[in-house]
Amino acid sequence: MSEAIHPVPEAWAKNALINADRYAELYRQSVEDPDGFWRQEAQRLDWLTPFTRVQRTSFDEADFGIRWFEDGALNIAANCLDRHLAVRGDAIAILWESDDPSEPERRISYRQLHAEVCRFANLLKARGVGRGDRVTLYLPMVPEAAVAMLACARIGAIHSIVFAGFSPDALAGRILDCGSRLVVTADEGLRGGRRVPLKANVDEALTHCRDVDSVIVLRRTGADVAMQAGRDVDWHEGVASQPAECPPEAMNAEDPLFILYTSGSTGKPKGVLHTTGGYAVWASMTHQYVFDYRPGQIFWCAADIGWVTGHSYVVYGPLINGATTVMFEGVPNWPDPSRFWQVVDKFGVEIFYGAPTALRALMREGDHWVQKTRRSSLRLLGSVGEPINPEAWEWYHRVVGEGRCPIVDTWWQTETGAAMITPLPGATDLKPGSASKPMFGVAPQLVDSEGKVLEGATEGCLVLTQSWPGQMRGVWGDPERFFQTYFTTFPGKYFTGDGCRRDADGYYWITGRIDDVINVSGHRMGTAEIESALVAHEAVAEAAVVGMPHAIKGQGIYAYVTTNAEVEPDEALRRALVQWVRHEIGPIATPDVIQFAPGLPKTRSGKIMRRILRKIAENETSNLGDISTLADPSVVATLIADRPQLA
Ligand code: 6R9
Repeated sequence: MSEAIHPVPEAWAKNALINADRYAELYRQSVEDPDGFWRQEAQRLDWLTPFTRVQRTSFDEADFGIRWFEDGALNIAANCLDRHLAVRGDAIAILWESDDPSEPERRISYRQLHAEVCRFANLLKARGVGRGDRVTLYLPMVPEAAVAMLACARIGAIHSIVFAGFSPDALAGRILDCGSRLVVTADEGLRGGRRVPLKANVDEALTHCRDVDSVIVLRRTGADVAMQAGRDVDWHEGVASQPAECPPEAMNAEDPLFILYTSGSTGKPKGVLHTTGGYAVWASMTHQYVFDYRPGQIFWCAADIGWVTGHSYVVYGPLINGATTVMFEGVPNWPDPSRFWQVVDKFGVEIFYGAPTALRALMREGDHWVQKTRRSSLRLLGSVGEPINPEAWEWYHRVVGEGRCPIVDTWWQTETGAAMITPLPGATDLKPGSASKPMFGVAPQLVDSEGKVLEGATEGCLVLTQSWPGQMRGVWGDPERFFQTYFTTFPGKYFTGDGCRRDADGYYWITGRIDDVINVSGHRMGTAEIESALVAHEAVAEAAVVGMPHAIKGQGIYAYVTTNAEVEPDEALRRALVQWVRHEIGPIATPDVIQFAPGLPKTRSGKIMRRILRKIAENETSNLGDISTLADPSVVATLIADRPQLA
């Protein structure tokens, strides 16, 4: 890994909300006196009934439980909307950019958003939805998606968002699992110039879901879609007769807020459950400190609301903080690879938060796509979703941010609600590829496979020893699975599933999922480390590394490599890459196989599906499992056809 250090720029150290001294002081307080710390932080919300008890949490089997602010009551939608009306009612809450660059943007003020949410909440009530009921949202990235989320929260219903790229089968499974009776969708979605038949997908899914009695359909493209009398309601017709006032329900802090299914990389997807009070504090606090957010700034998180990043940093965190949040319907490379930066210029975006996979794809297209835009408004950049390799980090920093913008590489999970290990731009010297230091209240520990605590500079399994307010509270419909999955591997600790290195400066470097660790001749190697070495080569755009059975070493290293557009992969390059990795990491990391791959199998959120790559590497291609949730399932056949014949 690169050991370059980018110190906190002077102006940031001077002006940021949190500088290095303040970070040290607050962090110490947050782990030594968590109740005092969180009692104070929770004041950022408007409580209907103030809490008296901060937390009652235990990761031990005997008294297992996670409860925060448990005797307090609040409404998160009121915290996102109502309380802003007096001070910033006419400020822009949502700034929306269409997939189609010729379609005008939409600017929705806090006052307008409040009225829309109330109307839609009243429509939900009119269809029989109330406290505790589940509502499935299957929507494109349009402001109405945020309206629907906030309307559920306003009346105490639990939303379950299913990413609008999932198949009808995947949608049906998620509707059935949580028992939704109402689904909100659109006629069609629009992504990269292509239409996605959302309503038709819902119709197909509902042939398996007999309990759904209402479907609310937003007109997005105006396509002619089938409407089933009695069941299907046109969004705008439905809300037209509804009043623009709807009193927010007083929710207990521990009442469920949403369910979000994690992508099924192992087994059946889990319905991760988050509750109200702790999540609201956590999303709001991290949004403010990690992004050094000040009211009035234009904030853009480029994630889809179908993922947790979209929940916490497109909708809840920014709106609780009264931000202007950008919502983008499209994709980074359509109509051309400068779209992201065009949108940055159009809206004057100051903070941009995106995924390494998108950055690597754009980097591969060449710097001129970035350089033709100004980006003078940008002051801070963020990264999330997977380890960012130092190459991509440096490119993001040098080309996109022109060396001026700190990068916050935020490590977290659907399960953790919001950012957990991350630099703070005014406090943390940056090391490209390291998520750096724990957020307030986060107590990371590295343990070996037997659970022995490892001290100092070391590498091991990343666990968390203390609860934090935004922690998931359960697996929907399967309470046992929550405890089993996260708290039994290392009793008394939350196991993240990630491997991690800690350096001599106490910086954390996520090395990838533990199930992606390769054990070569007894040496544990993070796949991310080898991938990072490969992508550091000038010919390589992207790489994915998995283990393969090896008679002598136990496991060998199988690398899938996508070259840059102008490079023709050949035998000479293959040999050069093997030498390169040996040089970058050491002979132990010598790839046994390098397969050139025109594309890698990715989920729609951009995560590489290693399960599939592992099977191809093992030559076990008869049973690849469900590949319908891939962004492009056709890459799998190509990979199988191109697999080198091994001795
Ligand atoms: C927010 C989100 C969680 C898994 C997590 C880890 C990987 C996320 C990362 C990162 C290294 C980062 N991950 N952010 N790895 N550096 N900055 O992505 O949630 O979809 O649940 O994924 O993603 O492996 O365990 P989710």
